[in-house]
Amino acid sequence: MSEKILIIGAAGQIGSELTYKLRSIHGASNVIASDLNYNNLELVNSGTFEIIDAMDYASIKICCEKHNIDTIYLMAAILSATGEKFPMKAWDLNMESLFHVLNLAKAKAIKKVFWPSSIAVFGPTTPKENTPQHTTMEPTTVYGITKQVGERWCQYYHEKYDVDVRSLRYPGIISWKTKPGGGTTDYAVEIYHEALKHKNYECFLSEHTALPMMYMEDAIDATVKLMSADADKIKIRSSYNLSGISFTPKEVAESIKKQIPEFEITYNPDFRQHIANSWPSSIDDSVARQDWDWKHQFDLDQITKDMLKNLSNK
Ligand code: AKB
Repeated sequence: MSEKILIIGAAGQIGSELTYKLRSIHGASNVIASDLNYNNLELVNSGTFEIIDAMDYASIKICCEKHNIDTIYLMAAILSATGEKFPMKAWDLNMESLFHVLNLAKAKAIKKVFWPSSIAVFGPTTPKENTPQHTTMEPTTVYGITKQVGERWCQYYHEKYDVDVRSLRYPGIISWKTKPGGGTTDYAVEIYHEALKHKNYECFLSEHTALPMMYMEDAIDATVKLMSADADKIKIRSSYNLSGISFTPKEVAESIKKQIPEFEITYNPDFRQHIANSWPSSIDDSVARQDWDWKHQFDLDQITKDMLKNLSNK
């Protein structure tokens, strides 16, 4: 029997591409997409879609019973920049939705959970370069606090209640299909849209702000690998460090200039600079590489070529 999957927050940047990938692996009828509304029409029309508010336990439970769900991917979250504007909303959504899903797994109503964490779990006291898997974590954003606390709960539910929960600390994710919303790393997607539309971009981070980043293909590949690995290979039940590349706004602008020579970037840092300053500039993901054979593929110039090609054809 095929695995039956529910994706909560499927209309978002990562959720949408994860839905398409999981449908290609498990079959469209085995992957139920859900979100708050029908706004992402391409996604809604590509298979079964349910309206689910991630904060509503009853609607998640009813959907699991209706479709005999084994596995939930909980992709709904308020990200770092929006979280600073609406701290209590971010806390409520990010924590309540996680408890709903963990409690369904604890009650054995579902078998497996994927929950994304983030580099936002780290803070200004964390070693900035090659941040190790186990290190000081004193996040200074609400989003980072929810992710760090969430990681603790994931490990707790695994140890106390034998819940098969798996997680990755995603870096900034670059993609062309669905735009990100409310993050500090969003500039690395906006810049490609603006390069094609206006040949210039005003960046909200300063030119030398290096952050860990990754192309969507790599992020999806890592997620699928983690979720299909044998349970005894998953030694970390909080969340795995995950690394692709690291770059600054200046470096991505130079990469774009190789394709669009007239492209210009200017810098006007806002409150998101403060968030970026508190995060690592590169991540050591050797534990993920060792435990379940993870390896990224895309470097910055490959990302730039693929982004510009796909956005021009959109
Ligand atoms: C954000 O910028 O908030 C997210 C993240 C790094 O988790 N993209």
